[in-house]
Amino acid sequence: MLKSEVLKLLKTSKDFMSGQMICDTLGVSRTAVWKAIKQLRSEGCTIEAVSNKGYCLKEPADILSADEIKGALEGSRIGKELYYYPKTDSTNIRIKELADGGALGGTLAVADMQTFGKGRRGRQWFSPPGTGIWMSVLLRPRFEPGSASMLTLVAAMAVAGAIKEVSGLDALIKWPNDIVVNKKKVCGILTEMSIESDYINYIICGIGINVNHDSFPEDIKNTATSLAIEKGEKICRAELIASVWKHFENYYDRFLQTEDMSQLMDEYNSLLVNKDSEVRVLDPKGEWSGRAYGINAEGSLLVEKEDGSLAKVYSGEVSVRGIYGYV
Ligand code: BT5
Repeated sequence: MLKSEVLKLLKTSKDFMSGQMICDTLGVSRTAVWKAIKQLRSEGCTIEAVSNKGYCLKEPADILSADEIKGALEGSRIGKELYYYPKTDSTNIRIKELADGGALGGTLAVADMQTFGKGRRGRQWFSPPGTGIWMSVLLRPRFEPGSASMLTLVAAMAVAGAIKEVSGLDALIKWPNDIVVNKKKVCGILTEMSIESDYINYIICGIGINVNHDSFPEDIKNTATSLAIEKGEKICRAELIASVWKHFENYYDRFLQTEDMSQLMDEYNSLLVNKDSEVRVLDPKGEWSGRAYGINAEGSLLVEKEDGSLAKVYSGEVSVRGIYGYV
């Protein structure tokens, strides 16, 4: 169809393209081009027309709204209770408050912007407006507290799957809580838990994804990236949110069958960016280096030490870096 040909041309040109150029490239008349532009506009495309310059396609602003997220999540168990915040301190804090007030498992909080986005160990998470996905889910599982840290791994698999589905980018996991594209971080996960004597009261799984950012602050610009930077085009956030939870439900159900990673570890290990490579284990009790093999059924990373012994690295406080940089 002519209109999709015209749209394709305008998408690739990124700047103004003269009417004549479009006619010549597609071998059609000016009137036909004008009709196609009119049609595209009536379907919601914003096409600017400037005399002597031609036509230019404006990127649609990716505005998140509760309605759009609800629509995308239709049929999903997670997000039946949805709280959307144009601006909040941290979606993990919002879910904690909702959980303490008795909210049901599956409750989802999504923000367009966080003023106090949290990383692990008191670190900050950069969460500007209009660009990212900042969201947290409330879970009320019945398994042992010791299994909770594995949820970070389950969520990481879900995010990697969703990024692949929606953007086509090859997303890999840097154990335990980072998702990387082209060796840079596009997502971080923060799992927090409330324990009552020896059982889990609730778990909060917070996910931050850099989607449509075009730049990052000085301190993280060498290690952080966004899907839009890597893909060269913007991604619809609502669609990605829905895809994350669709993948999560699937992996989480399989995790619950055994309450460990035994059914998921082969797939997890195939996504591991550090598999079979030299890593530096940043243990708060002391750093050391070795070769990463992959996770075991308990979700620990198996790392061969320089003396040949195999160490199990537990998640939570520990990070792993590449020997020469972030990955
Ligand atoms: C994480 O911590 O990666 C967990 C991030 C979790 C964020 C989500 S957003 C929704 C929910 N609500 C919250 O308040 N948090 C969760 P960690 O492994 O500690 O990494 C933090 C480090 O990543 C920082 O110290 C920076 O170096 C870097 N960083 C900060 N913001 C970033 C960003 N947007 N993209 C990439 N790297 C970032």
